[in-house]
Amino acid sequence: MGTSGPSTSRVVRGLPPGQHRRRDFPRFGMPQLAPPAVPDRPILTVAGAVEDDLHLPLTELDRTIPRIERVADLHCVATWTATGLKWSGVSFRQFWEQVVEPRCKPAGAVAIIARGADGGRAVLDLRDALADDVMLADRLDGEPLDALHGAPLRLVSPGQYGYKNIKHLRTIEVCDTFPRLGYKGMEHPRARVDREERHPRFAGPLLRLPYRATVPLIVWLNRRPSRAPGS
Ligand SMILES: Nc1nc2c(c(=O)[nH]1)N[C@H]1C(S)=C(S)[C@@H](COP(=O)(O)O)O[C@H]1N2
Ligand SMILES: [Mo]
Repeated sequence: MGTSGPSTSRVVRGLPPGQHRRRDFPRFGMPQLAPPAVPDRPILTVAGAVEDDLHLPLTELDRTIPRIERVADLHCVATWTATGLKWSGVSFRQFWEQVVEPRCKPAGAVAIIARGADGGRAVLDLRDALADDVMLADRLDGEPLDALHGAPLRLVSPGQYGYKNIKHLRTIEVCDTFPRLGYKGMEHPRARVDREERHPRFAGPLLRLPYRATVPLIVWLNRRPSRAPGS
């Protein structure tokens, strides 16, 4: 048995395999994609394999479904994790069941494509999108989402790598066949963090070091003044 008594033992919630904690929460992602300006009346569009498209003003998002708050970690595929982020918004599953299904009548949906106003895009298997903890979030740590982290709305899917957590969410495209994956061939269809599904072809552990090596450059590129909101 270990020698540590109650005075030295403490409960530390483990991080998923290959992740390490970052104390700050940098803007991260495709450096060529600047944060887009937020329109006066932002709208979320649901389109694709549906009978009726939906153009929902974000002010109506929490009118039909309850606002929830969840604390979650964000796990970037490049191995850093930001912990204890307090998101506020609505449950994606409630949005799907109480808004999308009745109003759009999706037929045979197997996946969605989340599209950000900056051109960012991710494919989510519907099974992952409908997990308990997936949210459409418009607030972070008690404040409206800022341009750095996805204003006015972002997808939050803590069980999947950061690259599925699309910022500046503008369109949800419903797909009745599994769509083409993106991120230059680096997007895994599921990207589940607990299974280390970092990449569609290479085993997750092999990519820890090479991905981690890119982090300082990507953080720096995302900080450039030309990345100011809307530029
Ligand atoms: N629209 C959009 N969403 C995006 C990205 C992006 O470039 N554009 N990058 C993704 C990646 S790789 C990560 S790790 C997270 C980072 O979120 P943050 O910038 O709030 O830290 O956003 C994800 N969502
Ligand atoms: Mo990422």
